[in-house]
Formats: sequence, C-alpha cells, structure tokens
Amino acid sequence: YVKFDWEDPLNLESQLTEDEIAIRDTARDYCQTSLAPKVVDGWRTEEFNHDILPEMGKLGLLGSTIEGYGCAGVSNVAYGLVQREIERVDSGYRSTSSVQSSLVMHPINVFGSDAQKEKYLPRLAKGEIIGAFGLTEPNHGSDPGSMETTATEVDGGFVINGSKTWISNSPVADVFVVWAKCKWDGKVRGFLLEKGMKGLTAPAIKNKIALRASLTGSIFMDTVRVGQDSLLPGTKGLGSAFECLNSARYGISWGVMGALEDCLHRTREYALERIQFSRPLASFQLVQKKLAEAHTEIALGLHASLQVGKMKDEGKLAPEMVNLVKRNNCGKALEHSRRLLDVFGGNACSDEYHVGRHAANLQVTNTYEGTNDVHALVLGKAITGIAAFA
Ligand code: TGC
Ligand code: FAD
Repeated sequence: YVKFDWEDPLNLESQLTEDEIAIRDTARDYCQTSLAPKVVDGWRTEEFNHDILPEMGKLGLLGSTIEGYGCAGVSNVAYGLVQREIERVDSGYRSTSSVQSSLVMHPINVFGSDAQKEKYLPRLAKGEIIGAFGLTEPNHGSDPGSMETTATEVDGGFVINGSKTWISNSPVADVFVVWAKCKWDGKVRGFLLEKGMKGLTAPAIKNKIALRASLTGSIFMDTVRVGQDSLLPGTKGLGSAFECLNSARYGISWGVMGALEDCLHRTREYALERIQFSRPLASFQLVQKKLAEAHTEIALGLHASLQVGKMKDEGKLAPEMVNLVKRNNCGKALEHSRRLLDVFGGNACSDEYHVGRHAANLQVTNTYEGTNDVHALVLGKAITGIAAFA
C-alpha cells in the first residue's frame, strides 16, 4: 500500500500530463498570490477589477483551448484545472473569465468568420477587451427557445430588438454575443454587438447577495442596427447556443469543486483550532462526518470531470455527460458548503472566514447555465426517451 494523501485521495495527479500539471501550478500560484488577496474587497464593493482579465491573458489562461490567435491551445483537462484554481478563490472570478473563454471566444472561434476571429480573438485572449453572452431574457430563462429578442433583415444588415437579463460581464463588456430569433425563418442565431452601438445599453444589476466579485447586468437593445458582418455565420439554431454552454458547463463542473475544496480546507483548519468543551471541534464525530462527506464528494466530482474532459479531448463527448457532471458537482458543492458552514458557528456570518461567501456563490452556480432540475430533466429524457420540460 501507499500512504493515503487526504489532499488528493484518489491520486488525480497521476492522471495528468506534465503540461497539465505545469498549467495548473501556474494558475494556482497566480490565483493564490494575486486573486485571493483581492477577493474580500471585491465582494464588499461589488466593483469590477479591470486588472484581472489582462493578468489572466498574460498567463495564457483566456480562450486557452483555442489554437492560434494568441491562444495557448491546451487540453480541455488543463482548461478544467484552471477553472478549479480560479473558483477556489471565488466563483465570480471564474465567471468573469469563463464567460470570456467559453461563451465569447469559443463561439467566435467555432461559428465566426475569419474576419471576426482576426478582429476579436487576439484582443479577447489578452484581456484587452471584455466579452458577454446574452441568452437569458426577463421572461425566458430555462426556456430560451421562447426568446422574444428578434433580428430583422434590413438593407445591408439587421436590426436587433429585445432585452437580456442576468448577463455576466455585461456592464463592462466591449463585445456581446447576443442570441436572437431571426424573423425571416424563425431560427435562433448569434450576433456580435459592440459597446457604444446606438440603442444598446447594459446597466448593472446592483446589490446582489452572491457573485458580488463579478459584474452582472442587463442588455437592452432598442432598434440596434448592425451590419451583415455582425452575424456569426456558423450559428444554425438554438443548438449553437447550447454548444457554447457545453463548454462553459464543463468548466463550471471543475470550478465548483475548487470552491468546495477551499471550504473543506478552511473548515478543517478552523475545526482544528477552535476549542469547545475543552477539545478541538475537529475531535467531534459529527464534525468529522461533515468533513469526510465533503471530502468524498470532491474526490468523486473531480474524477468525473476529469473523465468528461478526457472524452472531450478525444472527441468522444456526448453533451449529456456535461449535464451529469455540471448538475452533480454544482449540487454537491452547494449542499456540502452549507454543511461545512455550520462548523463556523457565529463566525459563519463573517466574510473573513470565506465559506459563507462560497456557499452564497454556489447557489448561483447551481442555477446558471441550466438549473439543477433542468439538468435532471435532460438526463431523464436521455434515460426514458421522454422530454418532460413542457
Ligand atoms: P431542444 O429542443 O432540446 O434542443 C434545441 C436544439 O438544440 C440541440 N441541443 C443541443 N446541442 C448541443 N449541445 C446541447 N447540450 C444541446 N441540447 C440541445 C437539440 O438537438 C436541438 O437541435 P435541433 O437541430 O433539433 O433544433 O431544446 P428545448 O427548447 O426543449 O430546451 C431544452 C432545455 C430545457 C434542456 C434547454 O433549453 C436548456 O438547457 N435550458 C437551460 C438554459 C440555460 O442553460 N441557460 C444558460 C444561459 S447562459 C448562462 O447562464 C451563463 S452564466 C455564465 C457564468 O457567469 O459563468
Ligand atoms: P426559471 O427558468 O424561471 O426557473 C425558476 C425555477 O423553475 C427553477 O427552479 C427551475 O429549475 C424551475 N423550472 C423551470 N422550468 C422547469 C421545468 N420545465 N420543469 C421543472 N422545473 C422547472 N444568462 C445568460 O444568458 N448569460 C449570462 O452571462 C448569465 N449570467 C448569470 C449570472 C448570474 C449571477 C445569474 C444569477 C444568472 C445568470 N444567467 C445568465 C441567467 C441564468 O442562466 C438563468 O438564471 C437560469 O438559466 C435560470 O433561468 P431563470 O432565472 O429564468 O429561472
């Protein structure tokens, strides 16, 4: 037998390549030395930190799976490992960066024209410009197929009308991937809109009780006139929007495990130091059970995400694999962060203990990119062949 390593209980390290370990370590070092000291202030002020995306860009962490255009061209496993490191600090920072990578750079790379790729990807990769992805609307969240945003064909281009809500990065975004129903054939397509276009505004949604270290807002489009070149030509229906979500949801499945790992490590340290009834909290069976259960879910969740990443890298991905790990890992991270929070007693209320912040964030990660129940329905459809959405 080998000695059990509680910090890597199923030896994830043994499944990674040297490159993946090096990328993970670079990300971990950056996140712990640069991001972690900023997070309490970022959370309290709800202010966007404009240094973060350029810093990530310099390290090759944005759009990192893309080949060319100044991107690193790394594996999907490496991408997942980076999301885990960022979210170990805060889900909001992971949101800011994963929207840029998976929901803006990815669709431009997969569905964009050469001109669109040349124009946007290098600057997005450097973090010089910021992207947002607008699918959700005030009246249509889980059911984006019923969206009311429209694109009408006019001489030389299109007119976009509608509104999007709960959009990460929108108040500071320079480029918006907006999904609209095309009036000429009823199909949903993606369009690239830019800050400053007449009729486009993107106000912030303030006073959030979660994801306070990242910005969220609306996108209002009142007769926004765009050229032919704003259409993402490869988008062929709602499935194209879901294709982007496959990539982002996969990253979230790794990220939330990072957040739960941070909760576990902080709770362990607290429980070892805090004395009640003349003994450390860590000596009580009920506390150890909470630690053991979170610890087990982290180990299982990380290995499941690793397997999905490997399938993605080998071209053997079924979208439902992503529904499974996104749902499982987000649900487990939320449940166990809340249980671990109990160990802090009254100190659970203090943002300086961090676990309360993670638990609040994890409520959102369990909701966005498809709620826990919507992912259950996708899996239910795969199991039974019957769609239960409507
Ligand atoms: P349905 O009829 O099932 O599908 C419509 C078309 O899409 C295809 N498709 C997929 N293609 C690729 N990957 C997938 N995962 C796909 N799922 C479906 C499907 O084959 C079909 O194609 P076609 O050619 O036959 O037309 O669609 P539906 O309208 O019945 O909806 C099904 C449902 C409920 C599962 C879906 O709408 C859904 O996933 N709802 C959740 C919405 C959601 O996830 N929104 C996310 C918004 S973005 C966000 O939250 C970003 S937060 C980021 C951050 O800050 O980190
Ligand atoms: P609803 O669809 O109204 O769902 C409410 C409840 O009803 C949920 O519990 C849901 O599971 C349940 N429900 C719905 N339909 C069914 C059904 N058929 N059967 C059973 N139960 C059902 N969106 C973007 O497009 N881009 C972004 O960048 C983005 N960032 C976000 C950032 C934050 C901080 C937040 C909070 C949200 C963000 N979203 C974004 C929106 C997010 O994707 C939606 O909130 C999510 O998809 C759920 O939609 P909804 O809020 O309209 O809830």
